[in-house]
Amino acid sequence: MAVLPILEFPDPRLRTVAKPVTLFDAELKSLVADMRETMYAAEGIGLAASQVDVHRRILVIDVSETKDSPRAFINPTFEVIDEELQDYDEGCLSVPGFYETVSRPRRVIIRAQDEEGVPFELEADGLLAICIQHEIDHLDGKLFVDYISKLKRDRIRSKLTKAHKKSA
Ligand code: QAP
Ligand code: CO
Repeated sequence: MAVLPILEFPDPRLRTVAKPVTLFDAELKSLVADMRETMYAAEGIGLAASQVDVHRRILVIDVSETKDSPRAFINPTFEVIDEELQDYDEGCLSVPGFYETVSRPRRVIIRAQDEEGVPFELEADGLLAICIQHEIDHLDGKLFVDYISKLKRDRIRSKLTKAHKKSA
């Protein structure tokens, strides 16, 4: 297992649209294990493969308090079942140190496959509903900063770019 490097905004690779997983093999399981380890090491609640520069439709999420309930979602989609929006101060491992309020539909049905390729369905609200929408955005090349004002986004871009230059 390995902790993988996480791409940070405004890295253009985060804009890549991920392709579906078709092969449920040992390599997929090993990537999912590395993504779980990376998410826990970074103290995140969700991580998309796009964030570790693998452009396949794979997510790991653990919204549990005790950090002992990791779930893998392969080829995930969601259907909105309650149009009512909920606001949440979102962060992202690819936008470290910044949090902004985003509104998203509060209830969704998630459809995905597990690591073995077995399809499952899950109704979600609260943090899991927010997290799955945030992570599926990553697979489509979108980031939470796309929902805030250009002024705020440009400020974040400038601060992170300066931080990247210092640590390079
Ligand atoms: C996405 O985000 C998310 O800035 C997952 O310094 C966020 O795990 C889903 C993190 C909010 C639902 C609600 C961010 C860790 C983790 C940081 C994360 C940081 C350290 C973000
Ligand atoms: Co994110």
